[in-house]
Amino acid sequence: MTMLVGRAPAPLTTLEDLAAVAATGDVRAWVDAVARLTEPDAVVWCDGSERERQRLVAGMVATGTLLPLDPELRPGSYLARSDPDDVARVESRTFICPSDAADAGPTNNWRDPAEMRRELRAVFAGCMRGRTMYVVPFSMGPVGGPLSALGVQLTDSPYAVVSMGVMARVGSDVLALVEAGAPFVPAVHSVGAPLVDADGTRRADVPWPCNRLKYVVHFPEEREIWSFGSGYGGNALLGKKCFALRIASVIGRDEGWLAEHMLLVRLISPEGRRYHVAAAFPSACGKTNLAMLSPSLPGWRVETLGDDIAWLRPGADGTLRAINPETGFFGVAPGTGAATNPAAVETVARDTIFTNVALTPDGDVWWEGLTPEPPAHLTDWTGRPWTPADGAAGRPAAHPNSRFTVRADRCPTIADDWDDPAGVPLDAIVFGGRRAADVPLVLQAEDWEHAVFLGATISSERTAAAEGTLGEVRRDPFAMMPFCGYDMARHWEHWLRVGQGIAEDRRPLVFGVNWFRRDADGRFLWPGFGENIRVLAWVAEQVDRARGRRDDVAAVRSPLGLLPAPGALDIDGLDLTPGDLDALLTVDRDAWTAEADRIEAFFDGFGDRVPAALRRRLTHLRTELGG
Ligand code: GTP
Ligand code: SPV
Ligand code: MN
Repeated sequence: MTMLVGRAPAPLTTLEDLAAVAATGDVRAWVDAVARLTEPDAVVWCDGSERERQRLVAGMVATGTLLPLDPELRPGSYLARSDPDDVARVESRTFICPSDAADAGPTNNWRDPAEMRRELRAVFAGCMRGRTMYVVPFSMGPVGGPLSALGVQLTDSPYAVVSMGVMARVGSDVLALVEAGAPFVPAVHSVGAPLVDADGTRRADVPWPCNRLKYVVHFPEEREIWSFGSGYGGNALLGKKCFALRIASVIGRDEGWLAEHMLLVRLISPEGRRYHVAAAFPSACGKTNLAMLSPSLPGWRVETLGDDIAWLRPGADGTLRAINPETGFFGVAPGTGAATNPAAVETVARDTIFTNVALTPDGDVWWEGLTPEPPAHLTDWTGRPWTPADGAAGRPAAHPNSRFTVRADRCPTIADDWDDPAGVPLDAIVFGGRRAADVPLVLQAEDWEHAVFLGATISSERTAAAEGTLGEVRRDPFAMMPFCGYDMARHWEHWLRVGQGIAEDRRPLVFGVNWFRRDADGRFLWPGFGENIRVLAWVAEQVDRARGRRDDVAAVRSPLGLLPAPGALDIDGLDLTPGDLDALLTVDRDAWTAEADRIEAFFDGFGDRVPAALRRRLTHLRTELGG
């Protein structure tokens, strides 16, 4: 760590000037210019070392940002309680600012870049007064890897620095590459809570500084990120959603690859055959759980490669290769328990930062679903006393979007080669959402155009991962609605192009799944979690059939695509009535005719940019439905 303190006042630059400095690749000049704008007390260049991490953690314990948990029960672990108004991504304040609004597309918030830069300059001016600005050089993907990319985050949040150190490769080796001229994405973050007013009055800090006014802004043409006012997750850890999805999706569009909101796993069959699967589900719809699945079927194994983001690139060997650009998990806590996700429970046994979960009287953490019964007394995520009566009254002890931050290599199911810079060749891609009705448990796309149609029409009930009304069904194409840095219809076109560039015998098969069907009483029809292996086993068999390793038939046609043939899904030992299974795999023609209308209305929102292949597929669906 090096420090520079006491800089001479200099005239404020415009954000255009700052972008120009960043574009020269002179990282020191850019850091200086941002410091002149934001006026921190000190600038610290982070080296990613363990000593540095410990120093930052000690500082946050002193300010009350981190509460140490009992070292016997949860070694090396801490609880952070956020401001109650800073608990999730803020999609309404997330902006994509290319010069032409059409390039952001109808589903992103667009603002004129010059106007946005003026606005940002005003809020960032002096916003780090009284604080330290950290310089965090990071690599998404193994440092120097062929599929990797670099960024530098400037932030006044030590919580963001330590979290970035878990989620990405931070260190002097990255800075050395940047200083040697490697391109990097400049990313500026401030919690927006200066400790010194313009008139010099100093105020005391709070455990979770933030600002009611928030901005999460992307300039895709300059590949630049500015985030203000929030310290939470995707708003503040800029390597994650801002870079590895929004900016990377734009880079991928231009360079012929894909940045996707996907988990990545290796399935190993009882015969020892390996299958690599990527799956896109919207936020809080089961990626982490599928990534760490403990198979209920004997002989099957799942190795974890990634749980949230995958970069997919056609490889020299003709396959579509995938890497997980991250190094950690920022996972949803509620619902994570020994019965649902034992691997995650083991992963967070130590060296974990928990945010917005509940605290037990003996200094451990708890959240809904960790154990079947809640403890008799807790401190809830807001710091108030809590008893099960509060839970019964609808006040959960942990915030629904409470999370754990932990290194990927702490996961007992992590693959030995999870950080191989060359990635893995994909055999299957799975799209899914959270739908109580109509969408079957599993189906297979008939061809690549159908595959892209499945991705483009994912719909899901809203979860707590972002602000908004819970439960409302919305379209979430490719699970990328909040994360695509350009026009979503162009993203579909890009998917068509990338897939068509891969020979059919190497192209991943594509499936749709829905673990979340409910019966009339609101109970889940499908047991989910470790039992999802039954669906993945069918996926793996279908891969074998497509690659000529089997010649039996285990699928039947339906208006929506291929469904498992009767008996093809191993449901031995499951507590499923024939009626349940029927409900999970039957296509309700009336419901789907209405769904087709909704898809058409959704497509219409993109005007003539919807690829003809997707319009054709919709017409095909209507024909199959017999209307
Ligand atoms: P992000 O990190 O927000 O991108 O979410 P994610 O897609 O990784 O979601 P995650 O796996 O954390 O799951 C979110 C919630 O869904 C948790 O409360 C899980 O317990 C629940 N869930 C996951 N898989 C299943 C399943 O198969 N069945 C049911 N019923 N619930 C599930
Ligand atoms: C999501 O919301 O999809 C997440 C959490 O994975 S965040 O990093 O906050 O985006
Ligand atoms: Mn996510």
